[in-house]
Amino acid sequence: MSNRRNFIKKSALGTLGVSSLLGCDELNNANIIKTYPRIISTWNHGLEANQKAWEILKNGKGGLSAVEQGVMVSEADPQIRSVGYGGYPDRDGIVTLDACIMDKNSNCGSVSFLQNIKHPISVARHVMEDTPHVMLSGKGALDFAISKGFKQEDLLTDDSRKDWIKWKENSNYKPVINIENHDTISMLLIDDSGDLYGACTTSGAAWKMHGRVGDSPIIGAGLFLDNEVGAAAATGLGEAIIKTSGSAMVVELMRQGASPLEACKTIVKRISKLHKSGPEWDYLQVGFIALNKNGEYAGYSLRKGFNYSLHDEKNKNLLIDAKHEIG
Ligand code: SD4
Repeated sequence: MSNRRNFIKKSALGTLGVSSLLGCDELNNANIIKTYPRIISTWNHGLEANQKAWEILKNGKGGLSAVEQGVMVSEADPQIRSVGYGGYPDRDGIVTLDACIMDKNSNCGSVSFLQNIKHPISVARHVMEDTPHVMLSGKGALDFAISKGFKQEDLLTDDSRKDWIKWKENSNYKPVINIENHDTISMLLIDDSGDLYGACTTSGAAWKMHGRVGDSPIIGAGLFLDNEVGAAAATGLGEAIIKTSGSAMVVELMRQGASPLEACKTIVKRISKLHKSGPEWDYLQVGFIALNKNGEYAGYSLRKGFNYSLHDEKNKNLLIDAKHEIG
């Protein structure tokens, strides 16, 4: 029955034609077929994460497991210096992790300031499924993870320790745009039925103050979705994203009829206006990705250099340079 419904839905989309479903900017890329299932993720490490998520989805494990296991690829990779194992530590040399996950029914779970657990996204899922809460933080999150069978491990790799020691020579908190500080993985997925899922996980801003929590575990800031409308997620300077409730606002703009690109652009402009005269302006970077209920998608950032990864039936492992506000 549900297969038949999907077939009808897809056939209907087919007869509507691509143009009626897409924002103008996306239409310019004639190679991209707009449909679902579809997965988008921030940055180029999203390629591998998307690949994994796609496999899980195709194996019938569901969208929630797909986004969870997708971003776990990045969490486990020591070369990715801003997510999970191998992530840059805070200024005290301690790796602290933030993550959240959300499903089509607006169920969500989150952990913040979590230490010594390689896969915070899975702990966030347990918070969502096994507790009456949305967010657990710090020691409480760690105790909960241990109670669920997670093993404690040292997440600070030799490479990250060396970089931290080098950073301490000057202790200058001025993140290098697109390199040092902006590689959170946020993943958005629309499945065969048009249902939405999202996940976001990070070690946060490098050299942050001990105890600092960014946007990534905050539902509405680092990630948000409404299954009737669409989904959005963020990367970049968390403080700026939190101040605008960035991802929730992108979704609300889509609810009012904005395309994913228009919605991301509006919020980036808002952030730009708020921070233009602040001391953080010269290192500020924020980027959003958005995916709406039709499978239309976009990415947009304040500065050049943000890219995102797309995976669907036609486009396996496509890396897209996001449009941006300023050079
Ligand atoms: C944070 N938004 O903690 C995160 C950092 C980030 O890629 O995006 N890194 O502020």
